[in-house]
Amino acid sequence: MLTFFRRTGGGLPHLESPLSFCRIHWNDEPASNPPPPPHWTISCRICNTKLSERFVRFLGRVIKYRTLSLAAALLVLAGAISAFAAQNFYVTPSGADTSPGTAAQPLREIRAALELVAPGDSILVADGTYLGFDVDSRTGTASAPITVRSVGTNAVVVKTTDRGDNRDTIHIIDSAFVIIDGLRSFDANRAALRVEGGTHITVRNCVLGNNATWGLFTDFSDDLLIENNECYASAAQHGIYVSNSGDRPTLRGNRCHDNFGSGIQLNADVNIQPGDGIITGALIENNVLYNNGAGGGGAVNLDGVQDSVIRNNLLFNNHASGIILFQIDGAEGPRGNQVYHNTIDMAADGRWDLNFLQTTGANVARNNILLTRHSFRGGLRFGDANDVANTDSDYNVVTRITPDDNAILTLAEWQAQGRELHSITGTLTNLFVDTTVGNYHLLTNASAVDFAQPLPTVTADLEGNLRPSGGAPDMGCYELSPFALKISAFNGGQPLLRMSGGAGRTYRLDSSSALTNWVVAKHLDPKQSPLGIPGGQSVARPAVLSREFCALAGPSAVCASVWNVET
Ligand SMILES: [Ca+2]
Ligand SMILES: [Ca+2]
Repeated sequence: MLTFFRRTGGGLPHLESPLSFCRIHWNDEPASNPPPPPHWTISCRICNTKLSERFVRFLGRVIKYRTLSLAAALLVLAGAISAFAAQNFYVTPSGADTSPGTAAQPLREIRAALELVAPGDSILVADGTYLGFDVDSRTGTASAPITVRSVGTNAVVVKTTDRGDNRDTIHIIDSAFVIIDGLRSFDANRAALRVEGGTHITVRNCVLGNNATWGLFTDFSDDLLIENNECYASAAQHGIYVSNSGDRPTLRGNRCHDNFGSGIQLNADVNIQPGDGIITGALIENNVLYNNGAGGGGAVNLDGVQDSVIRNNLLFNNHASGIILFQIDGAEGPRGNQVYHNTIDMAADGRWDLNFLQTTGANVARNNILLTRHSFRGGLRFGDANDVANTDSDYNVVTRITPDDNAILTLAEWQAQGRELHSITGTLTNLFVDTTVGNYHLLTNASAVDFAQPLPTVTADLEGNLRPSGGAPDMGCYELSPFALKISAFNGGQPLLRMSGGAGRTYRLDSSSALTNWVVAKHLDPKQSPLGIPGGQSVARPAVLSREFCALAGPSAVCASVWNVET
């Protein structure tokens, strides 16, 4: 049940995308003494399920709210019918592989449940530890996929010694329409999760860390959906590695950090057959990539990639290249790619932000923020005059350019040659709220605000805020937006409260007395120590909105209020 309470003053909040399992209604909050300033309170109770996506957005002083549309209601109904036909199989550490896999008589291992599933079925995995497994030649359909899903926050899959190939802990082979959701896996011999061949495999909400070579590795697999995973500390290579000639991968909302090589690597390879040696139609968006590249590569490293979109990604403190499109193993160099609205802040020992090398046709770059802490490298790098001629780049924040991987020009010198005529320079401190905590939201008065070229295909920012907000879109991955409080999922299904936008005003975020284990996490960098705030207490935001507060709550209830949204 989802309950919203309203105090006097202000208007009704705007509700967006409520999930089907939540009921929503308005009520008056019980009186308190002393009464606080006019504000809203959101209260949410989640029963029998975990949050799977952002389900409510709360904006100050918007006068009306939307209810579920008829189309959305029909979708919910269709989902309910589909769920009725499908079967769930349960696995828990206390189960037995001789059991039928019902809730009352669960199985022990995921691999045992996989012997029983049909298209449309789900394997629901309780917290605990499970042996690595193969999904071999299993085929669901678009409307009836085979799902392996964690129902808690800590279902861990461990590497094995008893399979024919123990290199990769989870191995999906020649399968289709399989979903792996919310599993965690660490310390793999090679990859925590490998997708080999097949089509339409989804990997989402997984945490894959400290693996020997890669967190997630795919080869010869088409139509991948890789979203909202955390892939970190791969010892030898990359966080996510999409290899060979597979086409149309979507990589969205992943967090890849502290990998020795690339954060995200797409590497088409003409020398390893079958395949055309080109990755076509990739969509790489809304990823956050940091602290990668001590061993080289790129935060987004793209070899033989064509007709793809790279947008709304945030890259900071990477030590090799930022976004780099090139050809070494691919059959052809890059062409037909769109690099839009990325924010890049390279480390002092990093290479260049955005790189076009060995191009074979037109590529477009727009609305990127390309900054670096390096003493002489810069934002935009071309391999030679052919790459310059092939690249349509403008409306970026960039200070230095190399047209031939040798000479280094200032933006003014480059513009004197008729290039980047709408681009501007900028600095970390005059653009971003607080880079010391990984907060790359734009300052209210940043020159990048409302200074981007409108792009019809980019209608939202990294966080899903609509573009444009204000008079025009903003450069970089974040659109400066009105104040918003959102409730969304976090890794493992814990609710996440996120305040964003509304820079320059004072807000206060309170939790309810019922809320325990309330913590406020600094934005983006999980290595930052969270600030502990007990339930029922509050934290005052500074006069200038300096950071985003992410409140992780217990799994059963979360309550927060916002003070002085409007003054
Ligand atoms: Ca291909
Ligand atoms: Ca704007």
